[in-house]
Amino acid sequence: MLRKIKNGKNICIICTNGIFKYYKEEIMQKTVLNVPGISCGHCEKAIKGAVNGIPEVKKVKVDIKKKTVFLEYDNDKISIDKIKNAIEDAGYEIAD
Ligand SMILES: [Cu+2]
Repeated sequence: MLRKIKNGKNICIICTNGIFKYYKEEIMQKTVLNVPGISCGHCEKAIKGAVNGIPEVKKVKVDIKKKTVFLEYDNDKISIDKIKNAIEDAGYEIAD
């Protein structure tokens, strides 16, 4: 089964797991949210805890200095609003 990936290459996503993994990475949406309330390691833990409960989120990184949350998620299966809601439910406002 051939699928086009970002750089225009056609690859088979069934016959090799390695390439399949690469393909999955290509389609993950990457987003950075500004969360001004982040101030310490507890905030990092709280946000990671809230977001890690969402299976469609593949990666979450919290930068305490920049007060940002980096997310990698499957935007075919979940909208960013749901992830934002989880962070807000943990007590953090998101600035845009
Ligand atoms: Cu804190």
